[in-house]
Amino acid sequence: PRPIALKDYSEPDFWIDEVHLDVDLAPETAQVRSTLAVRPNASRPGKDSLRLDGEGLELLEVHLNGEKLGPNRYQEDESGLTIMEVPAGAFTLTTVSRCNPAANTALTGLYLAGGIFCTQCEAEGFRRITYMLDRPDVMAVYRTRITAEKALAPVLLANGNCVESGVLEDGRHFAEWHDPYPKPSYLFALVAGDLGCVRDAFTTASGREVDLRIYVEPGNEDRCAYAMDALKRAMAWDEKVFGREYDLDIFMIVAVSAFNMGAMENKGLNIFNDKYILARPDTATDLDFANIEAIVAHEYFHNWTGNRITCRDWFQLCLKEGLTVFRDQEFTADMRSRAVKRIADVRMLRTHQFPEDGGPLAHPVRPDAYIEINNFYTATVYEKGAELVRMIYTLLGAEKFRKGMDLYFTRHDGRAATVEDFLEALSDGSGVDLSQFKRWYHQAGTPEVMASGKWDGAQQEYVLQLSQVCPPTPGQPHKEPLHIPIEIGLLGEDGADLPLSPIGGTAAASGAHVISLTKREQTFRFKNVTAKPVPSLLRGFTAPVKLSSNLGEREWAFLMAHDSDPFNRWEAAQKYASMILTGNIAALSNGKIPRAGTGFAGIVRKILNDPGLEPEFVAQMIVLPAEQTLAQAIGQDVDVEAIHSAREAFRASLAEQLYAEFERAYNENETPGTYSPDAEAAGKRSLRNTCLGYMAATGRADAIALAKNQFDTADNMTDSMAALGVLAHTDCPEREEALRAFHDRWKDDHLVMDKWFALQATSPLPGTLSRVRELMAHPAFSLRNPNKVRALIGSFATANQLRFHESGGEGYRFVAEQVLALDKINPQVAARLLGAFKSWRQFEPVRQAHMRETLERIVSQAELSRDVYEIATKTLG
Ligand code: BAL
Ligand code: ZN
Repeated sequence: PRPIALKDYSEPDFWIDEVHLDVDLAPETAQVRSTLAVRPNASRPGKDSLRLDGEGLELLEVHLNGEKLGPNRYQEDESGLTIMEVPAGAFTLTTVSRCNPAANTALTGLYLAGGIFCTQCEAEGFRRITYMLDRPDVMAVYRTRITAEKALAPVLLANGNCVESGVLEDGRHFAEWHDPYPKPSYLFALVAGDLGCVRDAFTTASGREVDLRIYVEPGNEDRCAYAMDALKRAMAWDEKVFGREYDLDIFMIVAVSAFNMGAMENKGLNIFNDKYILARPDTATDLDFANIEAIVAHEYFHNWTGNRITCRDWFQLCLKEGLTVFRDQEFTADMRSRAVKRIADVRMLRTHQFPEDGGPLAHPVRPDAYIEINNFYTATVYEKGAELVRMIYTLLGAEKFRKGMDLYFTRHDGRAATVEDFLEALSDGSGVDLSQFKRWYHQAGTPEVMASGKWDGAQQEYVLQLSQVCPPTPGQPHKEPLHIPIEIGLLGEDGADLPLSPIGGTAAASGAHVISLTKREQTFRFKNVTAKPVPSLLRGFTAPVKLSSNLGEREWAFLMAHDSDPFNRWEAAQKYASMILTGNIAALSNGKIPRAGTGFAGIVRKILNDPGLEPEFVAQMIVLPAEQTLAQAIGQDVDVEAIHSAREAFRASLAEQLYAEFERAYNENETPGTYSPDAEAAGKRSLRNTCLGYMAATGRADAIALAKNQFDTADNMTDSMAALGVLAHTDCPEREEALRAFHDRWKDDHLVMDKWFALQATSPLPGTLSRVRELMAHPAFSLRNPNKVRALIGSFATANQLRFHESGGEGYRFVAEQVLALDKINPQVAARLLGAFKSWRQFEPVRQAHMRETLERIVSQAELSRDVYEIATKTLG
């Protein structure tokens, strides 16, 4: 397959202003009559043939301006349809074609799963429904008429407002929908099936009454309340914070159980993976509730950042995704704890994006070439993309950022825009120059910032030297210096912040002390510093960089105990723990005795005893860096067994030193009474369950009994899963009994069964791979359902470092087997699973050799999808 390059972008030869679809649905044949209002693009004159995208369609008829065309006037091939000798002016083109929803296992285009007809058109699924200029810069007004047997599909939905519906002969019925806002084809949606509905309403700031509906499989209506509540809060928040109102009379969400993505922002008709809608205290964890809130908001926010202003081409994906992730992060920060949200987002960035950016799949936030666009819905485009918007926000400050955003909305509403358009609007609106900043969008790799601070007692100055380098990434051997905003603070002897008086330079717009590192090396000076301070650098993680400094364990301990910036306080705890752990990992490999970390334990004790700290923050502070994080910190010749053993031993050691404190915090953070998913109650459960995990790490019988008791008596899924997690990851007699009890209670609930699959797949116990294989035969498992694949195989491959990387390579071979099987069913899901191999070069030589061999075997297969081919070949490098 040939890559598609950004530099080759050109406007289409024709525009399509209107699309009328008449869709007649049956499980095995959906007949689509599509009438397109086509006009030539004046800037590309003289084209006499029209090329439309189309895949997997059976073409029945073609009409031009109402006249049926003979087969000599058009040509079909596997990727589309060419109409020859089209008129010089505007014309209408009608095609009649068929597709087969029941046979569509790729879940892109129109498919039938769980009895529901459903579409997924982003990025290029519309061409699997009908012939179209299936590209985001072609924006049309859609009218969609759906006809189906009423008994099969009593509910018929599409984008916009329902303008007509009625009953037909032979038990059939129809509904016609009209969406007045021009949109690209990727935002088209259609749903039909037997669905229950939960309704509510929202009045916008300007008084528009919006009918809100969530459609679910009948029987799930009692699991929609939280999603609906989140939707209303998101609508109000976008009005208040970004001045954005909703623009149709109806907003619908449909939850389906077979979906490739988390959710999809189709205009007025969001379609969700039901995992991110359905929640009841007994079936969903606190994390599920938080994810539902964030994703409902994210998809809603796309209405302005993505739908009203869309992307000119798929290279601009970050324009809508990075910006919308930033918006949903801010929403969550306002709804919950800002500090905790920042920690969670950075954790996520480091776990998923940093390895991507440092490995063979590294690509810029705005990629310049792709083979399969579905492979670019990545942590880099989404999460790093959001970090870039956050840096702009930091550099501009809230007020100027809002001015820039307002200008962006005014200038580009109703159009397909580019990253350049966005940066220009932000810069024009704020008066801040972003020309150097733009490099962040096309330069891949995680920059490394080195900091070295020195106190000059004679001058009473603090001198901070900063330098930056960005390592080479595929296709980008040399990098230019970036504009990196770095918020800093200086702590005095008592741990309090010192007033900062920079010499030269400018204070940041936000009022915080943000300095701009723009050169490869720069020195920053601060005056009136009367005693040697401890610097707190990159507060709030103001830039997605790897920071190294000349701080030692003593300073990290001091910052962990005192930093007023909660993010950096957490960061210091992670650094401190990481220093101890990497030392212990080396000690274990060399037969030396690991450290007990009494100093670290002492600060944890104080934190656990500090009533002024919010429980969720405390929980974050005391969780040790994950095994993958430690692997990244080590960087090469990674030995997963040493990491696992050292981390488990340190956990046990901390638990022995602090058993009484953990027990007390466990008891004090009970949340009696009716379950509430709010952040405060969730924070208490989080801390309590973190303490339970520590206590169980000692292996003491009373701790295991406590976990078992919690499992037996829990009245909510958070506490039940936390206790089951402890038992499932411990080699104890209670393990099988608890897993069985959980299974028997929830075997008919597909979302809860996913948790049961994932828990077993992430167990560090030796039999895990065989258990995963066995579970593939469980009636609730199916390779055709992406959630099942992600829960069982995905969790094993990406969240079980120890067992995926078994030294004999059996974990790799197992996952490769599943990738190849899945590639025939659903290439997008297959390619994503293959991403588990992306950091293969960081492991020790034996594992590297196994992974290389596995990847080579995949590449050698005939008939790979573009999706898997691209990931496999790039991963091998
Ligand atoms: N546009 C794909 C799903 C999402 O990012 O919202
Ligand atoms: Zn999105």
